[in-house]
Amino acid sequence: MKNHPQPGIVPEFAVLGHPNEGKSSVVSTLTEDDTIRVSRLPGETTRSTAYTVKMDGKDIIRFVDTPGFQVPKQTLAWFRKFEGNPERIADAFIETFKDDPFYRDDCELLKPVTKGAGIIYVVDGARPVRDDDLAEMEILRLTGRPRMAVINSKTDEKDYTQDWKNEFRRHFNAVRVFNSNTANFMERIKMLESLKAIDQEWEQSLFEVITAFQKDREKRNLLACAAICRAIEQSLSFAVSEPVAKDGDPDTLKEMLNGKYQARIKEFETRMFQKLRSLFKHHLFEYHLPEYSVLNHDLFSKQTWELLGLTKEQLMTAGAIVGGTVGVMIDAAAAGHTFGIFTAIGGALGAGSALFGGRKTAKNKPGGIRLGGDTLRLGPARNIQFLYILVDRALIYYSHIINRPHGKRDMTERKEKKDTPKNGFSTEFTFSRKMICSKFFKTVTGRSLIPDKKAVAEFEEFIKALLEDLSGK
Ligand SMILES: Nc1nc2c(ncn2[C@@H]2O[C@H](COP(=O)(O)OP(=O)(O)O)[C@@H](O)[C@H]2O)c(=O)[nH]1
Ligand SMILES: [Mg+2]
Repeated sequence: MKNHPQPGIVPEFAVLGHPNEGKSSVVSTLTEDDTIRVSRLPGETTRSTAYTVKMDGKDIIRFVDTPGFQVPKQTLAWFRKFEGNPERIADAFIETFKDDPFYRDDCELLKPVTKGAGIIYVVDGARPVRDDDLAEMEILRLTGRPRMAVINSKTDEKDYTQDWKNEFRRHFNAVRVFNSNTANFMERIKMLESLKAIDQEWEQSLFEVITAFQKDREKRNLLACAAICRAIEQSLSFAVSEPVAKDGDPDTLKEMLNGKYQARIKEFETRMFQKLRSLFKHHLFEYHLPEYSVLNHDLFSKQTWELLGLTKEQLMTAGAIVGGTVGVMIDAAAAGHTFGIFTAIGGALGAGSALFGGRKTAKNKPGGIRLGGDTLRLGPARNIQFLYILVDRALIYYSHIINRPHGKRDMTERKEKKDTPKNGFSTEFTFSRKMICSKFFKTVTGRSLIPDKKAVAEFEEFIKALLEDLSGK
């Protein structure tokens, strides 16, 4: 058996246990690799496979996924009778049984252990301890390698955590409850912290691993922040315009512009969401939002705006909802100077607001306006509520992404869960935070008299702080 890893050598841990306990899920969550096969059927993993976490092109840590023990009692019986050098017990076992199909999986899973890997033993805490488990624990103890037990409960219907802990005490250097289907970044860090404790020799290299994980998280948060701020800025400042033909129908044109405007803004958001997904390495599986998520509603739908905290009054006074859609801002400018259509349509609506939708105007056709030579323009955004909606949606998406472990493969979520504080995050912003948003809004929509250079930087700092809060720093 090899000695402990030298400084500069990548720490390696073999994830062992009974079939179907969640070993592959644990490896997947720890390595943020959603390509690892997780299966309902026991015995799907037949080879030991190492998964390396890389950061900036450098190997940081390795976890080896292994098949489950097949015949622990027989394997233990052999281990007990072994009389050679105890440090070489696993090597001797593999040497003896490498060609025996009966011991195939047990040989395969012990291979990484003979190469110097530490042991992470995974059990499902929702079931009671059985004889086979005791045999497995004893085999692992006899290997003499540093080892930690992990309780990964697959359901919370029954909880045998305490029984497992009692058994583990005699066999392991550390015990940790770690759920591969719910663990977030902080829990992964805590897991690495516990691994430090199983052998002093690993303290330094695991300290470096933890630092690398944290730096990587900061970097991802910075990139996430940039993507979010960019998308919000694009959305708020976005405008579409179209010249009005002499005999053109302003309502048709307005609807067309409205469609274009909304489609583009949704695109900015979708692209930003994709960026967040790839930053947090959720690429391979289509990312489904849980059923309860407010993000399942269209960005421009009444539900979204209501759920994210606009009061009925705000919606009403803005005159914003028409036909279930939140209307956007229509502005009209004739080549070079603003006049006419907007004022006329706005006046006809009686809302006195820049926010309105289609149906109402259809009923109130502006009479007697000469449309020739005018340009109908939609955007930039006029209502600061739109900024809050965009911020809320970005933060909600970000929280889903960072909290979804890679080992979790089913889409079920607990029904009662909500993905936001009541009415979104923005309704809880303090006055000074709202001021930052307001300055940013005025600046990017070209509405501030003196453009404030600091406004964008301050807004970015503010978003960065929000992301850090959410990622549990
Ligand atoms: N609900 C839930 N299911 C889990 C958890 N861990 C594993 N599973 C499921 O249990 C099954 C076996 O998991 P897998 O990781 O392939 O087990 P392995 O055979 O030990 O590698 C799969 O269907 C997983 O989705 C968990 O923490 N919660
Ligand atoms: Mg497996």
